[in-house]
Amino acid sequence: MTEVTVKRLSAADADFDATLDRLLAWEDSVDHQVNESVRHILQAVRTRGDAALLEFTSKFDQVDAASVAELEISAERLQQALDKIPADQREALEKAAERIRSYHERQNAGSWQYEEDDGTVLGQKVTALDRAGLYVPGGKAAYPSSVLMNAIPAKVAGVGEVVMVVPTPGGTVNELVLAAACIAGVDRVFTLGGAQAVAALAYGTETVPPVDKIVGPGNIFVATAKREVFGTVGIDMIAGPSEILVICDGQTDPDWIAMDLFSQAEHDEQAQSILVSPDGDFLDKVETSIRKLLPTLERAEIIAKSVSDRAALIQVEDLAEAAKVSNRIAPEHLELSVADPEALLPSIRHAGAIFMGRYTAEALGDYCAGPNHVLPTSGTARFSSPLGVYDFQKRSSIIGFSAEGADRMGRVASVLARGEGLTAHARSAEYRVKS
Ligand code: HSO
Ligand code: ZN
Repeated sequence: MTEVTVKRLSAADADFDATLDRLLAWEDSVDHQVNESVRHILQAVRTRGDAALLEFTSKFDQVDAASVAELEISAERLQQALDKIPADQREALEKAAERIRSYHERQNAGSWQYEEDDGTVLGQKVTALDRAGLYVPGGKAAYPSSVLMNAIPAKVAGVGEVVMVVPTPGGTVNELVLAAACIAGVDRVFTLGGAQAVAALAYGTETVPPVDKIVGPGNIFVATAKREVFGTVGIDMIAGPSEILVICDGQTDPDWIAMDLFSQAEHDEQAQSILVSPDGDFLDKVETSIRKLLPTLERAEIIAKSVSDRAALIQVEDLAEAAKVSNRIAPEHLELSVADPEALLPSIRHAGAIFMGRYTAEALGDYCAGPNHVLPTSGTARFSSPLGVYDFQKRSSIIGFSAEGADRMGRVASVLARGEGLTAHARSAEYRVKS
């Protein structure tokens, strides 16, 4: 029998704020040994390219190849993977991809321009990145759904080439991951992983093309490498452990809520699941469901640790207070398991994704609703957003003065430039001013 403890908190307790702070804290441990070894790997790949990649791949993944070209997976091989996975898997991946694509197409903000009375034109031009790199973890955290969630927005954004890297420890390839890459339209795939793969994408080697931005989750080596190469390339967020917060009015089946909490807890031992409700009896019922359902799950050990260490059932006065607690946490996923989620929505300010109503399990959003499942964690929803098309695009300002406009604004620029003591600026503007 798997042991589990379930913390109970009340927002009315005098020390609630401090208790909540302790609950939310998790150590993003800075390991100097990891830092050092990552720096060494980055430097080696940067200076010795393919040769270093082959050495590290042999050392860390036990894959011996004569050339990096041998580590590239061909488009035909991706298609083969798609053709040989079970039909229900293929259909589900294709359905999910279609929905993710159509959702993200709506994010495609176009360029714009406007013209002033004197003919001056101002605007913003949106362009996609030339090339994006997608890191896909190997082993147990290799999620085909994440391949879709990262690659599809890039393609919708118009990225010229999406290059995926995925480690294959011991040479084991995940067919579902390859099939997902095929569906998402990933252009090139290399069976590389770790800091060496990040280095290859950031700096390029004889065989791996350098990209402009690297996205996708990874272990501590990958996360550290991404931090290090930031500046040479763009990176997405560095994700912390997964989180879910459920606000429930007490009227949803407690088994459903317990399983929703588990759905995040099963990701990893550091994942966080929190339930907030004004109904104390309901919290009791969910706790009963937790104990009843836990032993029925394959990942019971991981869930038990995650729940015991990081979960909490929090009693609040009413739904308004629930929203306050939630805003303070700024969870990655927020379920509004209440009769009227629309009525509660205006009071929700910080959350990566908001799941409306009793039927909207987070799991649906993780796979096939359409919105992205790469979301801000660890309270960063206060200032950041889901991964989207906008992460693969950048904007250029457009400025076009007519002669009349240059005359008018040249005078203003000249005054400001002289104020800053920048005479060349002033004279450059003044040349365009009618005398
Ligand atoms: N819940 C994860 C995404 C995921 N779930 C992938 C299942 N597969 C992001 O927080
Ligand atoms: Zn999930």
